[in-house]
Amino acid sequence: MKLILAIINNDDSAIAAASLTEAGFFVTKLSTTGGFLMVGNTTLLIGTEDKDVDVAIEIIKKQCTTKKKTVAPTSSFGSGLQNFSLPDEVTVSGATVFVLSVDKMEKM
Ligand code: 2BA
Repeated sequence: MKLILAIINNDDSAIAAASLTEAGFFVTKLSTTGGFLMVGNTTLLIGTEDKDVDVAIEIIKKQCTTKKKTVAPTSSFGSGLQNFSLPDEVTVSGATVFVLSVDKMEKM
């Protein structure tokens, strides 16, 4: 079994979660914040069988698009504190996906 962790921009998260659910995946939606832009994004947790991982990734790929985002002066607190010059704009991927192996899953 695998756990897919998909970090998605908020604009695409609802349709991505709905499409995954419609395809039979079990999905948990977490409100998260990117460490660089310091703006909200969404992390989907999807526990699934190994054979279905690619299907889930294809659905995410279809629903999530690359976007250009303006970098606010308050972005990236760490770099800001060091007076690091930030770009005016960054390209944010449709989704950043991690696939983790799961030793055990139980529902009680
Ligand atoms: P943020 O950390 O807010 O990053 C937003 C975008 O800013 C990134 O898009 C990238 O284009 C740029 N960026 C991020 N860190 C940077 C840095 N140290 N220097 C220069 N530019 C930087 P994506 O790479 O598509 O990432 C979108 C969101 O996915 C990220 O939001 C973060 O929440 C997550 N993410 C991406 N890669 C990750 C990783 N390796 N580990 C954990 N989270 C990750």
